[in-house]
Amino acid sequence: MDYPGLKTEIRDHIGIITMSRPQVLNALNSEVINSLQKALKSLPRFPELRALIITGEGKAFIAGADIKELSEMDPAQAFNFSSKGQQAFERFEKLPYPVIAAVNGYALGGGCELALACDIRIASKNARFGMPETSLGLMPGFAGTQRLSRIVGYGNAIYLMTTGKTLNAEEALRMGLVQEITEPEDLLDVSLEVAKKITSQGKYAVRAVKEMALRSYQGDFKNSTELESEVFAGLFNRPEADEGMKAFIEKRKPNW
Ligand code: CO8
Repeated sequence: MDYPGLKTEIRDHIGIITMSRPQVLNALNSEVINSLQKALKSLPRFPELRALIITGEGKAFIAGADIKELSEMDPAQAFNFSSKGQQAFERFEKLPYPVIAAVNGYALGGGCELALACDIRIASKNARFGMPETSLGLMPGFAGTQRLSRIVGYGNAIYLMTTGKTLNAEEALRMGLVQEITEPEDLLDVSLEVAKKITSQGKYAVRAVKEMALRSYQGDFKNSTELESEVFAGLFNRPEADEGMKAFIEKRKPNW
């Protein structure tokens, strides 16, 4: 079934969600976040599913939140958008089976955050990862401030979030951000192979492992993500964020 901005299909026991707004490198706007919510809410109707893959159409996985839409938000709308995104992404973690991000190109900002909300990340050789929000006068707002350091450690996380550095696939592998790298044309097949391996294991054993591993990983996740939305929204009270987003839209460097 298709939703605005994304397509879904089921192959055997494996669901595939493909982000599909290639004209803006699959940037996440409110409509796409709603679509993701709807698609994820529909999954219990398919009890045969044992793994899920999420990927992007075209040259990007997801190049972040939609900066044009963000640039028109006030702090209350930014808070709302951040919370909605957090809730949608959290649904991936709540699924009773593993979710694989098949990262085919840019996974920046909110796109990297979505990949972080998946259980496993497989990258094509041309994937690029980064958290460039501070270059816009913003910060990650879809729980990336919490997930990144849990996955790559505090030093790597603060380095990526404060410099906005973009990593290639090899660098992401070395940092532990991705688990495997493939040739671009093999990405979906390799991801399906990993998913099939998972579906060949004991269903309840996989479910139990995911539940317990998440418990150790999450800690006081809930309180921290609520605070993240507030701090994110607070940045919308500053001229810095206005200038940062305007500069991106006008294709120039910010003047701050
Ligand atoms: N939002 C909106 N439009 C975008 C985005 C985006 N994030 N990324 C790309 N686009 C658009 C471009 O504006 C362009 O549109 P047009 O053809 O109309 O000019 C089209 O996609 C193609 O992009 P480029 O021409 O820029 O393609 P390049 O190959 O030259 O560059 C890049 C690719 C490097 C990925 C470049 O597009 C880029 O830097 N994009 C922005 C990356 C970024 O900063 N992402 C972070 C966004 S902020 C964020 O994600 C916050 C998350 C927390 C949200 C919390 C909610 C409150």
